[in-house]
Amino acid sequence: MLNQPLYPISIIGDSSTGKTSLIIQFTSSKFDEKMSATIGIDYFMEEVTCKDGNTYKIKIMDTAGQEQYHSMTLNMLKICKGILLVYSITDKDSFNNLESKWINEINDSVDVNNIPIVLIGNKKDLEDERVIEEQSAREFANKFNLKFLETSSKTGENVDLAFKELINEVVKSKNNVNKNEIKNENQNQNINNNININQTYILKLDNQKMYKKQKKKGC
Ligand SMILES: Nc1nc2c(ncn2[C@@H]2O[C@H](COP(=O)(O)OP(=O)(O)OP(=O)(O)O)[C@@H](O)[C@H]2O)c(=O)[nH]1
Ligand SMILES: [Mg+2]
Repeated sequence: MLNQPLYPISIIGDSSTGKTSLIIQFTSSKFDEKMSATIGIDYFMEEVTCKDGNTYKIKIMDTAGQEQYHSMTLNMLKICKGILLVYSITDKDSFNNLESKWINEINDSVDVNNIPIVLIGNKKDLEDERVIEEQSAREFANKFNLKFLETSSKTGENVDLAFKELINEVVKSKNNVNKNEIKNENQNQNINNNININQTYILKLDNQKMYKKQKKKGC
């Protein structure tokens, strides 16, 4: 479809919380025990059919949790229409950093009250190693008016749901999209070039067929 709008969303949070694994599970229904840390920013394209019956192109910006890429991540948020904010239920620091680091800093880049954000407690399969109770996270989410889900990128539990929750919210607020801002992939590519996108996983998709697409997405 020509001029089909492209909705960029991003996934952020501490390193090793499972951001890339969540995307791979959502886009390809795969899980890699030895996922490498993301360098800079990667992106993934997905077409999703939403509740309104329309199909939307979604560009998922995968950010690196490592500190040296932090300013790149915050800069990139300025072009995004929705955010998945991830901690691991097995990592206390990643939860504590949600407020002290992520929420405060997101607020410097975008208005947290005006952008859909879904909070994700990942690694739900590791119940024996859990250090963050679901109730604490739910209270945190309520405090900041975020949607909240616990997920496992290993088993796939709630992964589709988390992405779809966000994408439906983004599409619902599409009237807020500045129509001159992002009309098609080429225009969006120009924005991406300015922030030095790393296409590691796209190359993996092309060259190694590691994460072969398996299904069409619906919301
Ligand atoms: N058991 C379990 N392991 C997971 C899950 N999600 C990710 N992992 C593992 O956790 C490690 C880190 O996952 P990544 O997806 O690379 O984490 P990331 O948040 O993208 O990390 P950065 O790119 O450094 O920011 C990898 O070894 C994954 O296999 C999960 O839901 N359950
Ligand atoms: Mg990663």
